[in-house]
Amino acid sequence: MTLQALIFDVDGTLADTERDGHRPAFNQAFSDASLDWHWDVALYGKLLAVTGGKERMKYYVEQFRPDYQKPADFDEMVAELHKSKTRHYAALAAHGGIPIRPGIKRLLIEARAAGLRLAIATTTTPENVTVLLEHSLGAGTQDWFEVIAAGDIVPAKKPAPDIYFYALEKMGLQAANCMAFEDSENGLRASLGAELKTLVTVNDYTLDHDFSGASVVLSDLGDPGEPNQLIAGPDLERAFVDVAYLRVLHSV
Ligand code: XBP
Ligand code: MG
Repeated sequence: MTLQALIFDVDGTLADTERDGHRPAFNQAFSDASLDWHWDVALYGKLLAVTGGKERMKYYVEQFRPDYQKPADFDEMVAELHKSKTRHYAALAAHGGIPIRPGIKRLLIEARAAGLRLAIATTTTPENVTVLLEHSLGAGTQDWFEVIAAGDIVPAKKPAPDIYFYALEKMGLQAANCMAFEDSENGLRASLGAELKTLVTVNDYTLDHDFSGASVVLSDLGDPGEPNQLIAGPDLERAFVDVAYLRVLHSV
């Protein structure tokens, strides 16, 4: 089975969006709505157990705020808070406040030149993806991805594999011809559930996650002169991830 396409998660994989992107955007939305909800860095790490912003707010109230009296229109209120959070996130990302992770742009450019097809599979809201790509990866880069599968497009978010099934179906490709890129246990469960070989790059929030089943676990993709660290998996004796590396990893 030859490698034909790469499918990328966004949050934590293309960029470290959670701590300094989504988290402050949630907090801003809470304070705009005069709620005494505040998610510090450590609490947010616990809340990341649940993917999806609306789902995460409900989980917070259920697990951490037994004192909070939910209004009758709680679902609507969460939806409004989420719209506000999305506006704050977009404003932050539009100022280029969320840098792309090491090696990502280099690998995407090389993959395109090598004829590999590209897609995105994420639980985040579609606007968040486009604004991040435009302002952090570069103008016009959203066109590099033939499918951007995002947000509520499938009802069951990661760790359900549905978003990957959706992307594969849109591309008309078999999982065996693709490789997924993830940063978290929930993401990995989703990609493995779709039978995709998966390369994991960790971040501060996901260092301790269970990545069993991943093809390889790395600190980051690395760059020439800025080698990455192998955390688990085969040592292919390369200091950074390029297309040649991916072809070997995919064939193992
Ligand atoms: C990403 C997420 C997202 C973001 C928030 O998970 O969990 O929910 O935190 O995005 P993954 P929204 O990287 O596994 O796709 O607020 O737009 O839902
Ligand atoms: Mg992720």
